[in-house]
Amino acid sequence: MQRIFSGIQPTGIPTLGNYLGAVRNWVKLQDDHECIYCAVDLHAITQPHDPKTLAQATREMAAALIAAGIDPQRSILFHQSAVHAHVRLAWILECVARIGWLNRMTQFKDKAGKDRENVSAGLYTYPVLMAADILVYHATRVPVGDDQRQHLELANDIAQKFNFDFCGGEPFFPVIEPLILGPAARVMSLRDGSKKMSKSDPSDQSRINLTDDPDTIALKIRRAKTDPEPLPTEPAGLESRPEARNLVGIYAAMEDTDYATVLRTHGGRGFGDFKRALADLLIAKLSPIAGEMRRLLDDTATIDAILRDGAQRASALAEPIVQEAEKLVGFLRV
Ligand code: AQP
Repeated sequence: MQRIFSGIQPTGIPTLGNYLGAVRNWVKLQDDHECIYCAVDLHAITQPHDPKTLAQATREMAAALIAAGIDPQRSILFHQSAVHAHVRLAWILECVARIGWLNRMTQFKDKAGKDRENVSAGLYTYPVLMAADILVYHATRVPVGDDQRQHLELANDIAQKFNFDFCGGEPFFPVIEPLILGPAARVMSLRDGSKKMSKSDPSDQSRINLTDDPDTIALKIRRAKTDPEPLPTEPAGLESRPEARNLVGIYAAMEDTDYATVLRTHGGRGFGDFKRALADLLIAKLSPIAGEMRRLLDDTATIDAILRDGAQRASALAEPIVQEAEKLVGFLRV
């Protein structure tokens, strides 16, 4: 069985983007992979955060993942700060990664915006910690949304350089394969089809949160930006119509089908009917997850016990690998 690793930042309630781009695939992969899933709270502090709410946000993320179908018996579910091997390996890899490689990361440019001199150094080295998260388990497959593709290419570059510098080219770290799955690997904002849907977007109207109630989902979809043309009958007609493409992609992903099938049913009609059908579909699929999440959050002791157990199981896998990496770079062992 191949080993999977993936993580999600506890920076808010997961969105429909997180769900379709990542979490839903994590659930399916449990059937035929050894899976390690992580609430990456170390990543969450790379941008300004409220220390009073981070712990609860981490619990909420764990509850959301379990409610969406992650089974903590079959998979390892834990929070990153509880397994110190991640930061030990991250430091070694920071000394392997080249500044020029990090300068090319588009997510840093997007998140730092115009104020690049004033963001944290952690935001800049974020992709190196992400490489360590994966490599510290020798995971070979990483299910992520399309926005993470460049970070995984960087992780492979870092792994290859480590292997070359310290192992004579032997593959101590394996090659990582990104798993970018489905028609909604990049879900866009409901207000702007050129921006990805994000937990931390200042506008709540830009996203569907997994905890949104049916009325809120219906309202957000009704208000979602569209254009005045009816839906096309063929996928080619979605070219240069980013908002229409986004809504059709969400529909296709939720129905486990493709753009062409959705357009065979809904093409040629206005957005009014289609938006109603999409809202009904989202409400039917997401409401049970929101209900289960609320139920789990009534018992935080159980969530904490699940995370503690996950951290122990994760440490048992990571510790020998980080120790070997420390030996390979030559640290004194006494
Ligand atoms: N809009 C999206 N469409 C598809 N996949 C997405 N992912 C995030 N947004 C979309 C995928 O969700 C996983 C977890 O992401 P993350 O929380 O670690 O970081 P992120 O990519 O920065 O997600 P957000 O929601 O935009 O968080 P904030 O607002 O805190 O920065 C990843 O696999 C990601 O690809």
